[in-house]
Amino acid sequence: MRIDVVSIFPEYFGPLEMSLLGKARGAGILDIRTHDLRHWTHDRHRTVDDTPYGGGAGMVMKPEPWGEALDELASDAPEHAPAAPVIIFPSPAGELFTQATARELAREPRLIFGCGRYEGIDERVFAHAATLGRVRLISLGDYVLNGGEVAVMAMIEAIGRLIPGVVGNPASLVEESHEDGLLEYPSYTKPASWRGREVPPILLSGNHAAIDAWRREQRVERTRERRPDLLAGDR
Ligand code: 6GU
Repeated sequence: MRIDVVSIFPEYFGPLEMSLLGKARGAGILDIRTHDLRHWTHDRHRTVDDTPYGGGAGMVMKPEPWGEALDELASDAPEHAPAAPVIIFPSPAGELFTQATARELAREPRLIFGCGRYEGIDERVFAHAATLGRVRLISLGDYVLNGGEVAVMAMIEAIGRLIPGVVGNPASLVEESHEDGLLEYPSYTKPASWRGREVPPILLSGNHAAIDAWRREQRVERTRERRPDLLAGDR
């Protein structure tokens, strides 16, 4: 998968060189390229923002650098992925990012992320982007971050680990929170007794059918307690 990220803080994405995603990049499974939006400015101050029409607090990202950046990156289609890219703008005003979103996007050969800052990006950029690819505005949740960078880091990690070959043991992907709409069951390791706290005896029983049933109950119970919205099918 090829992923391009445009940001005024490309250094934010340094940690993508670590851990499983870093290894996947080294192995050629993931081709992640970060770009400084200011590369597509032409004035001495490399200006990317301006005051909002209609007034109001804060600054808005100018359309011109975004237009040039997206034109260039969208036209740079890799041979293995000639189709139009999915162009994602992280935004607290977007659709909610879920495990289902991650699964969908993990099947795409090519993603472009555009990280906004300030009060957002000039709205016309989204319409222009829609002429270059399939545009999605995506939010991590109902709270506000200062910019899209941290959100894009989270999305790339959630998407990247679903790409075949990134996570060593694919079985570890299926028994997780959110993969089937329930939270994960509790895990324990040695010692069996620790500071007076015991591992649930059923896990030491060797009865795998009973263990499976117990884990299932735990998942439902936890989900009811912590995330009743998931059981109600609200999301
Ligand atoms: Cl994707 N961006 C920003 N700036 N804030 C957010 C968000 C995204 N998701 C939740 N809050």
